[in-house]
Formats: sequence, C-alpha cells, structure tokens
Amino acid sequence: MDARLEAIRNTVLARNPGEDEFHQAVTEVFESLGPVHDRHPEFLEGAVLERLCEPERQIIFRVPWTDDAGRVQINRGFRVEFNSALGPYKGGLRFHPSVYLGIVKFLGFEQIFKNALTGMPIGGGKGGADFDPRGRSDAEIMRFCQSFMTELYRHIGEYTDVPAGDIGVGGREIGYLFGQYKRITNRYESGVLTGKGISWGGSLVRPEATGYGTVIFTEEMLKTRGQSFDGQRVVVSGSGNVAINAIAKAQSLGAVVVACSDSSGYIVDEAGLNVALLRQIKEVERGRLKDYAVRRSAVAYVEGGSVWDVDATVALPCATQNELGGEAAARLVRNGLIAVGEGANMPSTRHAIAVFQDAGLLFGPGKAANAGGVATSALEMQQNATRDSWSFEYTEQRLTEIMVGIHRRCETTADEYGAPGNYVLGANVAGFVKVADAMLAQGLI
Ligand code: NDP
Ligand code: 2IT
Repeated sequence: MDARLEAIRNTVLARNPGEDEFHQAVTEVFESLGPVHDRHPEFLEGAVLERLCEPERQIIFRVPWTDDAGRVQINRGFRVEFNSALGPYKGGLRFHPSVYLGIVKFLGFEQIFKNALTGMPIGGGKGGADFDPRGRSDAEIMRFCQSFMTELYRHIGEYTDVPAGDIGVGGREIGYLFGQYKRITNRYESGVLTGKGISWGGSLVRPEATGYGTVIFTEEMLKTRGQSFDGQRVVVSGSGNVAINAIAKAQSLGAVVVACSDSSGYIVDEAGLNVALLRQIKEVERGRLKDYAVRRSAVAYVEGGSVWDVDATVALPCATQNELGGEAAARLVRNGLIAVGEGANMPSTRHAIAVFQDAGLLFGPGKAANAGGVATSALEMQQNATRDSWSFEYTEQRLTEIMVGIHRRCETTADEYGAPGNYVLGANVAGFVKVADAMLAQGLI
C-alpha cells in the first residue's frame, strides 16, 4: 500500500477498534488508490480519505419488543449515514444476529463506492439490527419492525436517507416498516423505502435485480475472453434473494447451476437446480434447504459443509462476508474455475481475492457485480418521484444497461491505470474519484 495512504489507514484502524470487517473493507479500497493520489494531489490536501472514513452520522438505538410468549426482548438497531456527496444516503437494512457496528460500517463504506458506480444520484448508508428473524412468527417480525421504525423514522426520508432490504429483510419486512413510517408521519412518502410491494409503490424487477445484475456483470466479464455462461458449471452460495435470482438468470443464459447453500449446509443437484422448487421452499414456506433434497431425487444434501467444496467453472458467492477463503479459492482454481462474480458484499477474503487475481481469473468484486440491486432501488425512487410505474421489460432493460455501464467503467478505469482486467482496482478507483470530486466541490463538510 502507498505509504501516504497507509498512514491514513492506520489512523482509521486505531480510531475504530474492534471493527474487523470495516478495517478489511477500508484496507481493500486503500490498496487500489495510491496511483489516484499521484494524479490528484488535491484529494490528499482536502483530506478526502480521512473524511470518507468518518461517517457523516451514526445512529445506535434500543429496539424493545415483545415475543409471542409475552416476554420482553431487546435488540440493538443501527443506521450509519456514511456519505451524501452524490445523493441521499441509500443502502439496505440487515437483520441478523451477527450485526454490530463493524458490519454496518463495512457495508456502508462499500455502499458509497457501489452507489457511485451505478451512475445514479445516491449516497451511501447502511443499517440493521442484531435481531434473528429465524423461527420468529409473522406477528413477531411485525412487532420488531414497528419498534425498529419507531426510532428510525426520525432519521430517514425521501431526500435524506432511503433504506431497503439486505440479509433478513425482504418484501415482508419492508411492508411492516413502511406501514409504521406512514402511521407515525401521516405521510404516504413512497420514496422513503425501496423494495416495496408492487401494488403500493414498488418496482418490477427490484426483487430479481441483485441476482440478475450479478449474472449480467459476470457475463460481461466472460465476453472479454470470448466466453459466456452458456454451458458453464456454476456453484452459488446462499439460497436467499440474491442467490435464487442469480441461479435463475444463469440458467436462462444456458448455465447448469449444480449447487447452493444455506447456513446449515448445501445441496448438489447435478441435473441443475430446480428454481421453482427452491422458491417454493425458501420464499413461500420459509423453510430450509435440506427440504429440497427430501422432495427431489438424486440430490445430495451435505449438512454443515462448505458449498465451495463443489467444483465449478463459475462461482457466484451470494451469502455473506468472508464465506470464501484462500484455501477454497486455491482448490477451485486448481479444478478449473474461470470466473467469480460476487453477489454478496465482501464474500471473498483478501487471501481468496489474491489467489483469484494471481491465477489471472475474472474476478468481479461485489461493489460492482452486485450493484444492480441498489441501482434498481434508484429506478424505484425515480418511478415514485414521477408517480409512474414501468413494465418488467423496460425496467430489466434499464438494469442491463446499468450493469453493462458499470462493467465498462471498471474496465476502462483499470486500463487507464495500467491494470487491465483488474476489476477490483477499476471499481474502487472509478467509484472513489466520482465521490471525491463531489466532496471537494461541496466544500469542507
Ligand atoms: P437473504 O436473507 O435473502 O439470504 C441470505 C442467504 O445467505 C441465506 O441463504 C442465508 O442462509 C445465507 N447466510 C446468511 N448469513 C450467513 C452466514 N453467516 N453463514 C452462512 N450463510 C449465511 O439475503 P440476500 O440474498 O438479500 O443477501 C445476500 C448477500 O447479498 C448479502 O451479502 C447482502 O449484503 C448482499 N446484497 C444484497 C442485496 C439485495 O438487494 N438484497 C443487494 C446487494 C448485495 P440462512 O437462511 O441459513 O441464514
Ligand atoms: O448491499 C446492497 O446494495 C443492498 N442491500 C441494496 C441496497 C438498496 O438500497 O437497494
């Protein structure tokens, strides 16, 4: 890492002790930015990096609620409003027991550059709670969401901060959150949340957008080497919103997706995963993946194992951070992997990324590859602002154009900085320069 940037990074780490994931995300971005600061000394003079690493505002709050047995439960809620240089803070809410400030800050930090890459007018933020939705009834989920919004509502708004979903937060939760926001404020402010239901202000394609976008981005990478998804053997991790829609899109392009996972284990279906059955089990029944193996013949279910033990030519990690480590990466590379498209945020460890890059693989980092979700959220905001609703075909076409544009931006930026094919550098530099220019133009704020 450039010595000037390393000094700044060390200060950021010391100021934010114990936030390992945030440290990891900062380090990974800083490693790309040395050459940018040679060309743009004004970024150092204006202390852009120091400002970028300090969120504009961080909110931590108590979320009290009662479970179905009448017991009082207390969770911790977060919203980190990281950077508003390009637009209102924008980013998802994650409900998962592992959530703490370090995770919300890594996600919020990544979101700044991701959102910049989309070309849409959105700043970066993220939030969530250490609430575990697993095994909770609809009524418990609703009471939790209502309590969460009873604090959050005063910090968000169409022009201020626009949350959406992430792990553990999908259409059901956005519905309860929106209902409570409307009830408290007495305003039907559609643009305050994205990922809404289609009959009350949502956008077609938003549910599919992250997974579809990841595959579209990866297809663009493959095209640069005269390849495509057609005929590839694909492994996907996770079986949530991003994973299922990535599986569907990859199959529509001719890939055979043989495996996916949840936090309990993974399934291998050599005939190709049945997306309708996956949707039935995961989206309708909110069940576990092992049910898939019970209902379909010739399917292996491996309890507790890593899906990265399954060979693939294309890997799409779509579950969670640091799920794909160096050893798994090395094994996949030895066994014929040619491309990785990150649907999740920071799923590959730094060691794994180094293995992929040293092997000369196509590696699409999350902040570029999974930007289709937030980009389509911005399209939802656009429809809300004009009280319009677009067709599936038109919205999907916009998503495709955006993903192709992000790919091109990463590619040309990497070329411009003498690192052809390095999408990590391309994404970090292109996202950063856009935000840095806007921050300097807006003065010392
Ligand atoms: P979901 O909650 O719909 O699904 C998450 C999936 O990942 C589930 O299969 C879950 O398994 C698995 N998973 C979660 N945590 C872990 C863990 N600690 N260990 C193993 N498996 C785990 O979330 P999404 O699909 O929305 O999000 C997946 C990833 O994509 C996240 O990294 C998210 O930040 C990222 N992302 C999401 C976007 C969106 O629009 N939703 C946009 C861009 C990125 P289980 O059910 O067993 O917990
Ligand atoms: O990580 C992400 O980009 C998301 N969870 C989606 C955020 C959004 O505002 O749609």
